[in-house]
Amino acid sequence: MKNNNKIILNSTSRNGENVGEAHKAWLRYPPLDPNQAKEYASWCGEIVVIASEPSPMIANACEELVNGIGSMLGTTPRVGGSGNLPRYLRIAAGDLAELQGAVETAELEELGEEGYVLKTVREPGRAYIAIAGRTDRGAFYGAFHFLRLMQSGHSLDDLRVIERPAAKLRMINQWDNMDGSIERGYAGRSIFYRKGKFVTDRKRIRDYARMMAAVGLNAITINNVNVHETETNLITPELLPSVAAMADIFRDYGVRLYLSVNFASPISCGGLTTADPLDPEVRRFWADRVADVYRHVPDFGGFLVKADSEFRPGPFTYGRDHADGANMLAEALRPYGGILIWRCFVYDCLQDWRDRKTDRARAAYDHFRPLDGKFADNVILQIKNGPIDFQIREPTSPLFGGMQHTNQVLELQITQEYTGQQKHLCFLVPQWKEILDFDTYARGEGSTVSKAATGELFGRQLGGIAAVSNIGDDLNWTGHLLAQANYYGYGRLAWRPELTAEEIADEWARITFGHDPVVVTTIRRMLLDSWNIYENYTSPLGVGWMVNPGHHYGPNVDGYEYSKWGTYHYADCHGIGVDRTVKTGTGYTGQYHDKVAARFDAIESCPDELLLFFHHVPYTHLLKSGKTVIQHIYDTHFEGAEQADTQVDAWRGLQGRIDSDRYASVLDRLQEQSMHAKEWRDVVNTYFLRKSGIADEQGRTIY
Ligand code: GCW
Repeated sequence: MKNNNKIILNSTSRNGENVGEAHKAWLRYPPLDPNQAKEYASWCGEIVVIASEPSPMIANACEELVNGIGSMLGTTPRVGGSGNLPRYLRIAAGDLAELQGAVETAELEELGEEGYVLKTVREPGRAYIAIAGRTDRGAFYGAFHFLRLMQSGHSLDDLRVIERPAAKLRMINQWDNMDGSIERGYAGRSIFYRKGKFVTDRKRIRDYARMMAAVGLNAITINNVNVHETETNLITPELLPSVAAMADIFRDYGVRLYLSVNFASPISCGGLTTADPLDPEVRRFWADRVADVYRHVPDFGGFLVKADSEFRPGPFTYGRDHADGANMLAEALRPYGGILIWRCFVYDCLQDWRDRKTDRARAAYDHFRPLDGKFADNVILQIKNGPIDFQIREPTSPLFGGMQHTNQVLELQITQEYTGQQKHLCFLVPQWKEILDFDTYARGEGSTVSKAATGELFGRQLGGIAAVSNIGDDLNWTGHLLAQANYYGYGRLAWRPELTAEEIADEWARITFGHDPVVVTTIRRMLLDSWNIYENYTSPLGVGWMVNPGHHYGPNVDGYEYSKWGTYHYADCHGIGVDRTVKTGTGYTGQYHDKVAARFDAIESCPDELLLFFHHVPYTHLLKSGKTVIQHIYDTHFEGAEQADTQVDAWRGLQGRIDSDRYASVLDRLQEQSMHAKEWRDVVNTYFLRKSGIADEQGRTIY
């Protein structure tokens, strides 16, 4: 496959400002159609700034408005006038009184710290559009929303938008290592590090901070949760000045910096012989390090910890539990208002495949549920969406709804580790929507994961969403250009979980490719179909895995079947699937609230798409769709591979309608996908034909 980068590099330069359209992502601001531009221009001649004090975020909001408007309309607004034009923009932050003109008191209440109002205000002889927040941050987000409205062709004549984010913490986890690699990164090297050091040219990082801000993200960890040797030192005097420089960049875009830390730091960089959370010297070590961190970064967010997970050190070594570990670190952070985020991705990764009792899916709940209520109030548990590991299809983790007395955030994976590694198109927003809308029944009907994660369901102050980033130093950020939609969609959902996948796909397509209806309709369709297509030709009915071990790309049905990782499908000549029921299986279904447990536990009510996650059934088992399991496997794999071809055809229809660089780079990836989908089809179908001995009803070629 041709390198995506090279295609773009040919026509553009990385050193100058012009690094190609793909690099601008959702901040392209292409020129608008002249009629539309004329209407907008009447509002955009002048920006009046009303803010109690000068702030970098307001300055950045103005800069974004000036650049965005200039680029879309061809005329640059004047900043800092006093509203002498008959129409103008007014960006206002801070003092409540200054907002009263634009906003009613009742509306103000709704804004909170990050919300904003966009409103067309008409007064005798003049009119203005208010972009107003109670804080500079609110106004800043309002400016991006305003630009988004212009980019999507929205009328400005009668605006009345009031928004505030659903989730307080809207976080990105970079899995970047200081050697420049990115764990599960599919878009080049790290934009933060090179050869053990921070990069010196920080423009790229600033661009990234802007992109995050534009979709309302407000927190970032800049190093991998697997904290290796060099990164362990990020909390030491040697590296803290560089950490502070990063925090400076992100701060001006409203993004707070966090670090992933190594639980064994007291040993690795503190000269101690133990990391026991109850040891006074260990506690002193952390208190000292935290004090030092805050000396360098006064608004530092806190730590993220992966402990006792996949060979990372943790409290178990000292006979302590996760609450002991998390609370110790939380205590060190508390004096500064810092937060400790502790991951629940804890399971036995040295399992014996012969052992049918141990069930990896149970592990997180079994470890953490008994500790509910024992965590300090500045601890947040970070829970992966599913009980296993970011598969194409999994049920939602029972910890949502299970942990009622503990702060929590939902962890999603934007990087496509198991979903095509940004070589395949897989728009994950529809999957995330299902997760967010999943009803846990923890407090009766309507107890969605979205409400549990934001804290609303259990009346908790802290909460939100975190996601593993999919960006790297590829010029288009995400390798596959269309994978930008996943990042964008994540940010939009973290802000407003009730947005639909259709709305997000449409919005992203317009912002990224303009308003040609053929382009918008085609890309929207391609995105919305893609999750289903990928699922069709990969692992069926929720059973997961079936990938090559280690790198996780490409089909290998038994790749993880006899391994230590706890990821089995148990296919034999009669049937397939994992019995996780209460009566005859591992009992995992019992971790859900009754109503949900009952639905998954009974074969009759278990949804088809999760059947093999919860049940071991014969190949001849009849699905609700009316097909047998084996015929479903054959049909979906033939269909999925065909659909992958259809995606190529659809894209070809856009030739000449979008610029050739972006056209070519996406086509390249789609072609790779269509070839690879056939490999998936044939490997999976052949495996099951040989195992089951049952022929395809339609007699198609299986090897
Ligand atoms: O999905 C698995 C990945 C690991 C990752 C781990 C985790 C950062 O294969 O690469 O490590 O999850 O989430 O901690």
